[in-house]
Amino acid sequence: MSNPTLSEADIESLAEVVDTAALQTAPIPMLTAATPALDLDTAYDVQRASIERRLTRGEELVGMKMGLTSRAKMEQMGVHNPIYGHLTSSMLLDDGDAISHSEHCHPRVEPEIAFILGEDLQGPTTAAHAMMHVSGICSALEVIDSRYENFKFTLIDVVADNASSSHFVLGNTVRSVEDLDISNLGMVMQVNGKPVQVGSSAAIYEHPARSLAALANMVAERGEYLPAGFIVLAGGATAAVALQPGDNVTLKAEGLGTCSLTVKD
Ligand code: 0L1
Ligand code: MG
Repeated sequence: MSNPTLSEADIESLAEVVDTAALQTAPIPMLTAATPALDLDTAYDVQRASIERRLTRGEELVGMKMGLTSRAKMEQMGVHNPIYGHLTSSMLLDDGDAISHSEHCHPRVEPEIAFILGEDLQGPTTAAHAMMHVSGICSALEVIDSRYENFKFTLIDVVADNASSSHFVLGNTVRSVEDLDISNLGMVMQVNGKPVQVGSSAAIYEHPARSLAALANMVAERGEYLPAGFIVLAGGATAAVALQPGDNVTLKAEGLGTCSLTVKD
């Protein structure tokens, strides 16, 4: 903890605020409005403390996600670097599962590529070296759900809010690194049978492997590593799309089959 003006107790209390907002689907004002001393590093402390609260409730840590990996999203937020969040067992859906719209603040969905790590990955690393630790690659849909009122937040707020993580689905087709060139896979996300976003895996931090390496390097700065078995969501390949009750979302990713989710009331 490096912030001289925020104590461990302050961090715990901010973690309780974001955690409760997600649990109760009760949007909150951005944390930085009342706590301007909150900085990026401390926001990651708040994120980690909010994840500890989930683990205490019996959830398990299953992986991590990268966010703001596309040029479009970085420009939108006025930033130059991606962010990360944590994934827990309660966020993981089976292919075709439903999420409940009323249990989300403003849910949106985006098409992603996911990695499954076969070995511990410790930064510093490079894209090529990181990929040597990957045992499987699949498609994924990520539901993001910022807990902030009126969708107003800064980068620091998003990090504290676990990079808006909510739910994710992995496709059932799992390919090996040797088997599939993931540098430029076509990705089409359909809602109710209509294509709503068309993109390429190249939009994920220019290459999903770069995103994986960047994650390992970012967590290494905090003395952490990515353990074998972790799922890593590399980031959105297109803009996110707002979800409505009744929506049926399918991602078709070249070489990686399909994955889908539905939205109930
Ligand atoms: O997955 C992501 O790219 C994180 C996005 C965070 C900001 C948002 O909720 O739009
Ligand atoms: Mg995402």
